[in-house]
This record gives sequence, structure tokens and C-alpha cells, in this order.
Amino acid sequence: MMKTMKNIDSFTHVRGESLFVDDLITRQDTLYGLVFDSPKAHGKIKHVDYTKAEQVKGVVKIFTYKDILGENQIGGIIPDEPLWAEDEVHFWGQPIAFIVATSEAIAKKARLLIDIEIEELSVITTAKEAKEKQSFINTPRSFSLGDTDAAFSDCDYVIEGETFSNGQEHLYLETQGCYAVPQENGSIKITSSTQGPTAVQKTAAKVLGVPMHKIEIDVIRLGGGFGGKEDQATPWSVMAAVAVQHLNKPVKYILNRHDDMRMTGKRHPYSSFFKIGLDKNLKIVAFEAEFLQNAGAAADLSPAIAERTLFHATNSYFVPNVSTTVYSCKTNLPPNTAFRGFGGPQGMFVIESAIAKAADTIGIDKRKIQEANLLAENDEFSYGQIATNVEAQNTWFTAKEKFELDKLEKEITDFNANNAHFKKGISLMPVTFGISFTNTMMNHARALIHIYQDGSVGVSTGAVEMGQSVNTKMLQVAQNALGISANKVKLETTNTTRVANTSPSAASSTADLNGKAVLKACTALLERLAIVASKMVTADVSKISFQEDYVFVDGKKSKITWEAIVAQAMAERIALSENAHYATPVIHFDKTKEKGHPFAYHVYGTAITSVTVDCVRGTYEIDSVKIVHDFGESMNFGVDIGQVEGALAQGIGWMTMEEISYNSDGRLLSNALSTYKVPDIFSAPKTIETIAVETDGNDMAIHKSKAVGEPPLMYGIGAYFAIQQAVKAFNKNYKLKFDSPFTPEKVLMGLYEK
Ligand code: LUZ
Ligand code: MOS
Repeated sequence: MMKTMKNIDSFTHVRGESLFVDDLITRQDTLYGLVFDSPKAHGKIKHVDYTKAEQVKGVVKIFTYKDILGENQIGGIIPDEPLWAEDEVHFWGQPIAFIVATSEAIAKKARLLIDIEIEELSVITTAKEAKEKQSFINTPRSFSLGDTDAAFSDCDYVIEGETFSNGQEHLYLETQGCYAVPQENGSIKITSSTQGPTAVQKTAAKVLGVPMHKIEIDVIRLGGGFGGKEDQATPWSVMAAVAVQHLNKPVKYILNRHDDMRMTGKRHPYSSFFKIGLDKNLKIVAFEAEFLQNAGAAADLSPAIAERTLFHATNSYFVPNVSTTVYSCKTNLPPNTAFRGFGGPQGMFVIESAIAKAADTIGIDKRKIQEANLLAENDEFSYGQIATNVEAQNTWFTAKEKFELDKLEKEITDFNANNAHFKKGISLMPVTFGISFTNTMMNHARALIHIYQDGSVGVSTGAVEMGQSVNTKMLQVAQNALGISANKVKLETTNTTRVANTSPSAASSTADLNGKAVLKACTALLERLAIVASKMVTADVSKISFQEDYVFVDGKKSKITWEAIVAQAMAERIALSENAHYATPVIHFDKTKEKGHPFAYHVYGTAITSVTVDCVRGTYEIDSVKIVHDFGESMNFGVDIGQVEGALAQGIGWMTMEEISYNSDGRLLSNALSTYKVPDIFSAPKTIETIAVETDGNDMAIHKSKAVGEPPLMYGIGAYFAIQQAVKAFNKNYKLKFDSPFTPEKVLMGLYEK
């Protein structure tokens, strides 16, 4: 197992010395951008009057679609989204113009002076309404396995129901932003807070009408992304680039929190319907679901997110007959986008709800149904992949045993028997999450490694550091492979001129994909250095290895240092740089059949969540979350635990308190932290315990250390069902509802429901 280390940014982070876009030293002639966005959710633009705004001293120019020399198009999967609205607006907050001024304050002042006349059209804010009106982004997708119709007729129990899960604001600490600086001959360098440097580069080139080589994207690090900067970091950078193209001056644009919350999309709200059929042994025989995804006003990543909902619709369970369909519904909300889990959480909430309702109807514990249906080796997923190295049952039973579930349950039963106004609830939440971009084409990465002639090493990859510590992992991989100390290795910024055509840092796959490329580059470098070394120590190449900053011969340390070998290689004119490419093997998917093997592997785990509900007030506390998680062979347990705990808090927030709210006019009401509540230290679980289940890891994971970014978010779904159980313990008349988030207001209503 590899030597672990602290996040390499921790020193500069705590000293406030880490650089983000807004910390860059700006050129003296820098101008500041600000978006003027639609004050209505849907309508025809009759007239916009910029004259008063343009007259404000310090306003340099106000850009609109008319200033675009290339295409007014930023849509990725489907070209359905203009950078700036032309004659119609489709969501409240849609960018219409870009004010460029000598200061932010001046741009703000000017924004207030723009007059706009919009002829309002009808507004759709919910997915259900969109479906009724047949307002879709694209055609629906369906996955199926077996024959649900036939299977339902054989079931002892058939239960139907409906669920809703709300959106979620990304709330990255660092808002969206960029700094674009003109270079020579019409080239532009953009420092962007993006998870997808290539997406920004490609879109900027398209909108400006220039080749991609004219646009250089540099990413230092992000103050959080969570998916919100996979696609939606792009427009701001492109706007700044358009302004640079015209003005030949640097343009900076950092969104303030209000503008960011209003203009950007969020996690997709889903309205879903389920039908679940069980036999008398509690085996799930058939499962049907229809998912209505509230995509917002343009496609953005919605089709890919919809697809992942289908992939995870049966979570950790084997169901022999499955039929699932997802509709991407077009509404007048900002285009909803990637958010940690990427449609997976929304899918899992539905089957967990179905199981809860089935258990309630049959009059047994939800756990019994869950346990009877956990995935086993060689089970088939609805998309045709065969489950291997399955840890669903292992994590489940390990959790039950190691955390003494029987004892926990007894404590809860006793507590509930002895307390009138407080009730406790407990739930188990298994998670199975597929690792790889579901779009096979995206699963590749490159690394460029320079060994400088003094023996120090610079590593460039396509990975974007956003607090997940991917740079630390890349450093570990390089240092371990080259057999040198950590301080000899530096992680460079993520830059499109060094590593090109990258996939975004997303899908929990960044460390796997880029790490494998780093490993490949190091291996190639070592092969060349070994030949040099074999001559220096007169030993066969096969006997050479590199460890502890020295050449080793036959496993024994020689007198030749790493520096000496590098200097000798330089003298012999051996290439000390290497560019390596890695593409995930094995994976494939046929969309015409909706079958294939889309995932390199799956990550498994189980969480036990205990809560206490205050039955006078409707408030609740998460007493504990106890997790058994499949890390494979974690290469950095400190970092990985951080990912588990952070994702868990985010999942609990989504399920319990984060309540996105738009009014019927499509205006975002929860547009600040006074109206949008996120977990704080008081709402975090009082204790979180995480145990690593012992597994063999997986060769498709970097050093068998499995991807960890997204899967633990879905442990948060357990909080919903634990609270539900506590409500039910207080009020036998409570009828189960699956309407998340389960806010204290909804809990209170449930407690006193007749
Ligand atoms: N982004 C993406 C993702 O483009 N494709 C994916 O499959 C994915 N999965 C999770 C998170 N982001
Ligand atoms: Mo993502 S939801 O950008 O991995």
C-alpha cells in the first residue's frame, strides 16, 4: 500500500496563500464584466434600451449577441442554448447582455439603468406540468430487463406511489469567475474556475469564431465545484473572451453570490412514479419507474444525468424485471446541471421510497426487504452489465455486525417507549454507484511529466483540483512510481496548452483516469532511466529499480542518486519528458439497445443513520451515521474519509433541509443563505464513524484505490427514512410521503396528521 500524505494545499490554505481566480494580480488596464439577465422567466424581448447605462462614466461597452463573431451557442450535448438571449428569454436570470466597465461598482450602477420590455409568455416551473404540455428537451430513454408486465401478475404484493426530490444549490465557497487576458495575434488566455477547461476552450473558440489554439485555459484550483462548474463555468469565461476579442484589454468577471444563485442551474428536481412487486418471501420481482426530470430551459447535461438516473434506479438491489423511463422535461428554470451523484441520487431515492412503502403496506421493517434483495455476484443490472466483485452484502452485514445494529435498535425501541415527546428512528442505506463517465467516449486522460535536469519533477494532467485533493493523489502516484521524495514533485496548474482535449474533472473518475496516465508516463520515463542506470552500475536493466531517491540494484541501494542518474541521462541526450494517454479498457455501451458494460467497476457501501425528532417542534437531530464503505485499497485514507464525510453532509442537506423554491413566475425565492438553509455544525451528524470494508480493490482503480467522490453522497438518503420512522413512531396515522427535503415544517405536519 502506498504511503499516505496530507493534502498538499493544506499549508497555503490555512495561511490564506492559496491562489484562486480572484487572487490573481490583474493588469492595470483590467476591465470588469457584469451580466444583465432576464427579469422574467419566459417572454419575447420587445425592446432593450441601453442608452442610459452606456452613458454612465466608466462603462466601456455593453455586449449583446450582435457582437458575437462566431456562433451564439453554448449547448454541449444539444445545441439549444444561446450565450446571450436574442429575441426570447426562457428563464429568469438568463444572460442578455454583458456590461464591461472600469470597475465592478460602475457596471452594477449601469445594470440598474437598462430598460427592458418583455412580452410575457406562460411559464412552466414543474416537470409534471411540462410533461402534461409535452415540453421536452429530447426523446425519453428507457431501460428494461426481463418482463415487468408478466412479473407483476405473479406478485403477492404490488405497491405504487409517487415521489418528489427537490433541487440543490451547489454553494461552492468560490463563486463562478474568470480572468481573460489578451495575448499576441488575437490569442486569449483565460484563467477560469472550471471543472472542464476543454469545454471552456472549445465553446469560447466556437463563439468567438477562432480556432481552439487561440484560446488557452488555465485552472489553478477551485474553491469547490460539486458539478456546478462542469458545464456552467463556461458562459462567464466565454463572455469575458468576447469582450477581450473586441477591446483587446483584460476582462475579469467574478459573480457575486446572488447573481450566481439566480443565474446558474442546480441539481435536478425529479417527480417520479413507481410500481414495485414482491413475492411472499419479500423478493422484489418487478420494478417500474417513470422519472420526470426538471431539466430547466436548455439541455445542458440533462440527458447524461437522466441516463445515470436509469443506471442507478435499482441501487444495490437485484431486480429480475425492471422497466424504467426518464423524461427530460423542459421548463422555465435555469438549465439544471451536474451535481455530485449526477442523477444517481434521484434514482436511488425512488427505489428506497418504493421499498419503504412496500414495507409499510406489508407491515414489516423496510430493512427486511432491503436485505432480501441485495446484489450478489453475477447479478445482472438492467443495463446488461454483470455485477462482479460485489460488496453490497459484505458492507451491509459488516455494518450490522460491527455497529451492533441489534443493540442500536433496542436502544431506540426503549427510548421511544420511555419518551413521549422525542422519538428516534433508524435506517439502513446501501449504495451501489458505477464508476466511469456513462458516455464511454469521455473516459480518457493524459499526463505530461517533465523531469528537470536537477532531478525535480513537474506533473501536468487534465485533473482539476477543487478541494477533493486530486493533486495530492497525483503527486503520490508520481512520487511512488519514480521512487523519489514528495518534495521533488510539483503539481502544475491544469492548462489546455500542456494537456489538451480533456474530459471534465467529474464522475468521481478524475484520480483514476489521470492517475493511470501519470503512472504510464512515469513507467516510460523509468524504462529510459533504467538503461542509463544499468550502464552506470554495470548490472542488467532488469535488476534496476528506483527507490528512496536512489538507484537500487537487485533490491539493494547503490551509491547512485536520482539526481546523478537524471544528470547522466541529460548528458546522454535521453528524453526527460513524457506524455502519456490512458483510456479505460473494457467499457462500452450500445444506446440503440440500452445495454453494455458502461462502468469500470462499482463502489459499494452501507450507512446506518439514527435520528431524534422533537415531536413538539418538528425539529430533528442526526444522532449518528455509521458507515461501512468500500474504498478498495485507499491510497490516502485521510483524503478519502474527508470525501465520505463531506458527501454525506451534502446528501443529508439535500434530503432534509435544502429547499430550492421558485414562485409560479419562475423567480428564485431561495436566493440567499437567509432563505436557503444548508447544513451547519448543528445539523451535521453528532458522530460519523466510517469503517473501510476489506476488499481486494480493483485494478481499474488507480492503485486499487477506488473512486470516492460521489458514492457517499447517497448515504444521506438514509436520513430521510430514519426521520420518517421517528415520525411514524409518534403518529401511527402518519401516511408515508416521499417529498424531500423532509424539512422540520413537513415533519411537524406529519407528526400531527390525522
Ligand atoms: N459527468 C458526465 C458526470 O459528463 N458524465 C457522467 O457520467 C458523470 N457522472 C457523474 C458525475 N458527472
Ligand atoms: Mo460531477 S456531478 O461534475 O462529477
